[in-house]
Amino acid sequence: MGTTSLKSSEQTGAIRAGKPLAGDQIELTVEEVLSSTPFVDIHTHLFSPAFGKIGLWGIDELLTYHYLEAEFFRSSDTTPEKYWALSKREKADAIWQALFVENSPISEATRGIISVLQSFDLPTNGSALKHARAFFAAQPLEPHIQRVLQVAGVSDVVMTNDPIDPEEQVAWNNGGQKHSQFHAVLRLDRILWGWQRHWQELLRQGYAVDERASGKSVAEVRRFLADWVERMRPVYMAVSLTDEFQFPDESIASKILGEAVLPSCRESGLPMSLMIGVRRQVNPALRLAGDAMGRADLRAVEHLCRSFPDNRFLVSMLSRENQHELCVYARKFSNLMPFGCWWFMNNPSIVEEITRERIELLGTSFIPQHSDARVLEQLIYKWKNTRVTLRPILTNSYRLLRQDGGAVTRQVIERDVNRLFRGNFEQWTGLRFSPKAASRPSRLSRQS
Ligand code: FIX
Ligand code: ZN
Repeated sequence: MGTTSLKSSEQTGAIRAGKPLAGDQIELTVEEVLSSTPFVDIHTHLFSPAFGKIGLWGIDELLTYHYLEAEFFRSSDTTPEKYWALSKREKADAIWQALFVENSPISEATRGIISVLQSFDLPTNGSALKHARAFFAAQPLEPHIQRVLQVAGVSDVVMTNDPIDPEEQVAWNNGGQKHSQFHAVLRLDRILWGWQRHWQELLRQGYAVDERASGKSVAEVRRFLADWVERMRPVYMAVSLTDEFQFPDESIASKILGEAVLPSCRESGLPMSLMIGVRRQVNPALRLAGDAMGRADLRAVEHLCRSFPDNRFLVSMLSRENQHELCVYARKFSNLMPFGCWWFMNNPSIVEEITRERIELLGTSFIPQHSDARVLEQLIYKWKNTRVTLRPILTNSYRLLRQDGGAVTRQVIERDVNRLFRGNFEQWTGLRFSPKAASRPSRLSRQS
């Protein structure tokens, strides 16, 4: 995992001794520690093999990622209608031609594809698609998953699981999933803000709810959540919310969140993840690529943290303008954990800005990143970019600490990187994720 170029044996010896590092030894050590620490990826749209074909991997899925589709429609005169009528392979061919042959793949998402091909020693020039298809077609899934996790430097992947998704229900109703490195999350978008369209699915599953979420509905939603917690063993509950999200207000979403979801989280010891700021389907013709973002009113988060002090909140904001406020609120509420540079924030220049600000305001008490990977191999470039972006930021922080007279040792850096990419999430979930592949996470005893 990760190689370094600055190594000399004396330097390595000195560094390992735990002696305070000299200024020019800090960057080498930061690079080594970042590349040797396996990360926990706390939010993805990946699925373990038990979910069959909804788990996406391989070159055609990589090329038809909605980030690339959005860029394709800017560099091609193919209309969305024409594009959606194509087969998966034809879509991938069209995107490869427009973004990798007729134009330079210098955007974050297109560069990512080149990085993945390179990581498998595959050609990256015009004829790469043919070779890539042959390569991925020859990969048995589980060994391929292990290789991708190893190259990406990730020990555990947290999925996004929708209890009312018919394709997922097939797996959950047939024993669920037992993969030790894939962890479930109870995603509640369609129950919280999609109630009007989806309440009947809860009725169909045997819960006495009604359209206005009145009467027994709240108690029945709690029973629904308790049953799915039992079935999924999720590591947290989650919802994405628009830039117009308010709490409290008169909406059914507010009612179910405050009266059913947050009490269920407390009861099952689970954090609640709020991903706030999406403007859904501003251009429906682009389907998944049709969502945008907006600045949200963070007073909703203020009210939630203050009104529910026994709930732990994982919060990620989609708008750049909300990032500083989120840091400040995290200084006010110890039940608030900022995480990730979500979606349109996940670009090196913005990750750098957000991460510097978070270190200055929160030290190491935040979770810097998640991948949001929808296709397995995306883990490789998204985490490579994160390590490359974090290295100079952490190096600079330690150099400043050393200049101010603080002792910086390898152990200090190992402790901090572990906290940022494992420890904070473990503390929030009460779980210890084993860096080794084989074992399921163990429950942390409260004081450890
Ligand atoms: O709501 C979410 O979890 C978002 O991450 C997704 O809906 C989005 O489509 C995405 O893939 C962002 O990276
Ligand atoms: Zn996501």
